[in-house]
Amino acid sequence: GSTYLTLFSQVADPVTSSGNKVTIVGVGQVGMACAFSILTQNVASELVLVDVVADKLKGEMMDLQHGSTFMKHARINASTDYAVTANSRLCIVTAGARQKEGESRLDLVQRNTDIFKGIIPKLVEYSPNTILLIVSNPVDILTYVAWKLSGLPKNRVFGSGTNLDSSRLRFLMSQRLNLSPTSCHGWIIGEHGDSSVAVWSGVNVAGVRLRDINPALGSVDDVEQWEEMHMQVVQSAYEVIKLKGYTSWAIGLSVATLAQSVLRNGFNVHAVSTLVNGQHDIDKEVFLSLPCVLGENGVTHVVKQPLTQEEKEKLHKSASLMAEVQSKLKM
Ligand code: 6V0
Repeated sequence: GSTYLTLFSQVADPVTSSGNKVTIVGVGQVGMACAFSILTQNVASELVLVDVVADKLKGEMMDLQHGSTFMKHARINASTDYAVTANSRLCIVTAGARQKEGESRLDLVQRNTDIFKGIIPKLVEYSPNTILLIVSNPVDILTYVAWKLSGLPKNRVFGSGTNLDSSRLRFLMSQRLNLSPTSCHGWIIGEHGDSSVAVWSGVNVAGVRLRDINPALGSVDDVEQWEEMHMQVVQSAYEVIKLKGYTSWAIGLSVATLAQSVLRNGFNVHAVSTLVNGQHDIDKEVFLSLPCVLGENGVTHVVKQPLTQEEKEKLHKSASLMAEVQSKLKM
């Protein structure tokens, strides 16, 4: 007989799906950084990659597969055909054009909306109960587009949003205070982009609000100029793109953390892009980042952060900007 039949005596049929399957659409710099973080942190036991460029897709798949003996539970597959994505618990979308030097995120909007029309309905067709995590830019608008195209309930569609911006702020804070970034607490909410809002009123170390020490923190009267740090956060992507052409590692790590909260039903709080209609008196159907509880059912709660009048006004301005861009979209 064949080696295969001689080696085994079969007891039962194996289960073919792990129930912990993640699809990543787009195997560019960002998609592969997400894939690598998810695999090396054992977030998913089954990973599927999809792209339109078949050779690159196969090359990336093979390259990861060849490392699978150095990872735990990594089943890696790829195809240009969406059938391979069937029954994914989480689909991460990183496909599309990225900013060129000097281009804003909003400049990409119609190009990437058109790309989404070919992606989102197919993902939902093969995984009707999936959760969609949108990463492509402009992420807040494209999360809205994905929500509309998918027909999924709002809790099952969210964007990577300002989880990354908040991490950038915490890193800069950590440098100024000479602490670990995980001990520096601060949130950036609103648009992942030029109009994001730093919630200075809540920035703290061990529950000690820095505003109680420096009441002007983050304002124009602040002699320590903390708002500079927020400006640096806003400029970060532009700076990294200028230096290396794209951003990848930080967004990959950020997305792996979000994926973990979903797949492990973590109830962790992250700043992600969610439908904000009704939050902080926003009356527009737009997606912006707020601190959200993430689990197996996606976004289950939004944390009601007490915002100052100024912070609220800035958030409303972002919402108006998003609504204006959305009104011009050809869906
Ligand atoms: P990239 O390296 O050019 O990769 C894009 C990939 O998408 C390529 O492999 C394309 O072949 C693929 N693609 C294009 N059209 C389709 C399609 N219809 N179906 C499937 N795949 C397709 O870009 P990069 O990976 O650097 O960036 C991807 C997106 O992520 C861009 O929109 C970025 O602006 C965005 N980012 C979002 C961030 C965030 O914080 N949300 C951070 C960084 C980048």
